[in-house]
Amino acid sequence: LLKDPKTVAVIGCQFRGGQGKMGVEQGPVHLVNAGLLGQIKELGWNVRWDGYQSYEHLEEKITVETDPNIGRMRRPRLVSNVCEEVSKTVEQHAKEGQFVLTLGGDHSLGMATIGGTLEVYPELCVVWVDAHADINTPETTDLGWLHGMPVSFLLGISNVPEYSWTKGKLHPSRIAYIGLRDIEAGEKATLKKLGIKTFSMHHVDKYGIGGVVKMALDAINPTRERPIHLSFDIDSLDPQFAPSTGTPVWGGLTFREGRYICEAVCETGKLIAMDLVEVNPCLTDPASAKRTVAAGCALVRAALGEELL
Ligand code: 4U7
Ligand code: MN
Ligand code: MN
Ligand code: MN
Repeated sequence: LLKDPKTVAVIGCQFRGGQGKMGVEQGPVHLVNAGLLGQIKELGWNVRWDGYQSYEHLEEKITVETDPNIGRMRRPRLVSNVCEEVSKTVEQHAKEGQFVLTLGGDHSLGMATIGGTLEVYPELCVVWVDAHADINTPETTDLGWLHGMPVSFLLGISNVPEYSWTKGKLHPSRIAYIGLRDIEAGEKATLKKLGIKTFSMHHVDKYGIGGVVKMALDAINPTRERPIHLSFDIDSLDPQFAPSTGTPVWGGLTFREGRYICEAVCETGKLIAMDLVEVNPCLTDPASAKRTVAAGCALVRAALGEELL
């Protein structure tokens, strides 16, 4: 499936502009300093480290005067500009046949990463692992932060001229969520209207994580022929396993359940890209940050084929 099946391109996206808290831009630095790239190499991959992509120069200049809200969207041009650039980078690596691993950064990047892989793999399906559905539109968003909206741009249900590059090519039947537990009313209505496959924590309790992953893949990838993009928000894990994140929600996935998702998606042999986002090592004490980063590294290793036995 991958033309260059032994190479992972790793993009360290130090972007925080899609949400309001300092520190999520440090996620990639902490993951890399924890040894992630070496761990990936030990699994037999060539690592093409793309370096830290910093957007401070863009962010510094942004004020409500230079980047006024569009509807309720905050810093809309900044997020659009950064995501368009990231999208091209992801597309380029995917075109070269590499596995694309994007380390965030906030989850607004999801519109960039999946936007990029969709250009190369039109048959793509998406497994979105998150406490949240990130499907708000400029009309339904309450807080206005773009990290709660990327899916709406991928689906083309948010129509904002400044975001015309997003194209909206993802069909609603090609995305499944796992881990949901904090969805706003407007988002619920959208999910229902579009008939999107959603597996909340209720379903994880009811069917077990093995059953949920199977049902999710059966829905979006019935013959397992489609390429898969895994977008993993660390806040899908319960805060006891991943406390250092901007919008923690109790009652989440255990570390094992999160890792199982990565293992099972990897086992399909169709995984072509992964995002690991919303690791914010600056929000807690160092030990909690370390635990969160270690969990993130283990999730990536599982997605890249690390076996327990
Ligand atoms: B994340 C939220 F209001 N729905 O839109 C919103 F609850 O990428 C949360 O999943 C968004 O971490 C969370 O702001 C975004 C909120
Ligand atoms: Mn590159
Ligand atoms: Mn998210
Ligand atoms: Mn989330």
